[in-house]
Amino acid sequence: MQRSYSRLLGVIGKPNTGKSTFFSAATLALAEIANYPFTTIKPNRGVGYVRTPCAHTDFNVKDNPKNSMCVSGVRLVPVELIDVAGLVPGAWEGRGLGNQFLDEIRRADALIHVVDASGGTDCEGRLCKPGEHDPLEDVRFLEKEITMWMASILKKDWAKLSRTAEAESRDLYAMLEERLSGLGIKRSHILEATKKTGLITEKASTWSEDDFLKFVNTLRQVSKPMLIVANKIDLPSSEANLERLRKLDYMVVPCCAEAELALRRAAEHKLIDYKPGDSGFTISQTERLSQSQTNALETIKEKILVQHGSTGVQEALNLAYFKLLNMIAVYPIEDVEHLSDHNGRVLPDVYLIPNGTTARQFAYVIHTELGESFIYAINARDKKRIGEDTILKNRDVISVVSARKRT
Ligand SMILES: Nc1nc2c(ncn2[C@@H]2O[C@H](COP(=O)(O)OP(=O)(O)OP(=O)(O)O)[C@@H](O)[C@H]2O)c(=O)[nH]1
Ligand SMILES: [Mg+2]
Repeated sequence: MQRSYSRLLGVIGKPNTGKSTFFSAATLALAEIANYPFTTIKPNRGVGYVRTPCAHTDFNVKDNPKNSMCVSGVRLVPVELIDVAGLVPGAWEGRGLGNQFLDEIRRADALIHVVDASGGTDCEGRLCKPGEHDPLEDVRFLEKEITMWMASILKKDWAKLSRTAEAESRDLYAMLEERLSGLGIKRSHILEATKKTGLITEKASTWSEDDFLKFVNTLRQVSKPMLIVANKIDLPSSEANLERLRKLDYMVVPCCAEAELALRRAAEHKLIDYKPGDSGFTISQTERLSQSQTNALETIKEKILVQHGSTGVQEALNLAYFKLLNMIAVYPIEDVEHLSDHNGRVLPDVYLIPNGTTARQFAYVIHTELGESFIYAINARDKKRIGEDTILKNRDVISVVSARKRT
């Protein structure tokens, strides 16, 4: 038994923006991609990776990764993604694929909103003249849909819930937590949302409709943090929209999901050397590439990688994990001298854990017994002992010393 901090990223947006292309590029899983709305109906779930400089490069050792991969000094750590059907205005009331779509993001801990930055698809995802649709509208509409969906779930018994809490002096937070746990909303989110809105929870039954919506909207922001992927950045009308999107209160990643998919597939077939997130690639087998493939790769290099630094897919996953969810990567080991586990594997695993995790909490992530019988831990970088309350840092390499021998 382990305490797990695994997180799920939801890839969302209106139809036809490139969500499945983004998902396929990130996971190399097959997903249907087409140039019309509602190509995806059933959600696709798959495994992508976040990238972090591998700790082995700091210690001058050769590693033997187990729960992750190490490619030329870069650790790729698996994370789960879900790609869902497109959302159209009014979905919360059941339009389009409506509530079914929304239900699929219940478990998502953070949202990657894929926007068609070129403005070449209307608010329902139908093709229009590039530049004709304003992608900023898509951002506002998506916020509203998710807030209204959450509100509709909570509204059902809000009056009863808030009155009962007041009449019986029951803990409103606990009642809300129970009501909202199915949406992946935790007590900490509810506390943060009430603090941010400044609403008085002891008098929740007197909240106006506006108060209630303000509360739910804030709850959405804290429980489902979101970043914007400005996709189709290869199209000329995207550039100006990117600047406008950047003025919103979100992290915005310029992206060409199509280019990432092409690069990842070429790398998979060993035609090029390319790691997800790299700012360039080298062609390894020129003779196996047709002239048109070589031209396509050159265009990606010039128009996307040189101009934007990367295709944006990997950057979005990394930002979602390390910024939106505020996670860090920590390596558990047993033997501090050799940086290995009990089988002699060097730096086998890396865990993604919330920033603020203590040494003892980390021991619980490795194994419950290790948490229970924790004595102290050793930081392999300076070989110093650390106590149970020491807060771990990104890329720490930690050995836990416990009273019991692990089996
Ligand atoms: N120019 C350009 N087109 C892209 C890019 N990414 C995806 N597309 C195209 O956009 C269209 C829609 O892609 P999908 O990945 O099926 O979009 P979706 O958001 O999953 O669509 P639904 O499942 O219908 O909601 C396809 O024609 C893709 O080839 C990109 O980076 N640039
Ligand atoms: Mg799709």
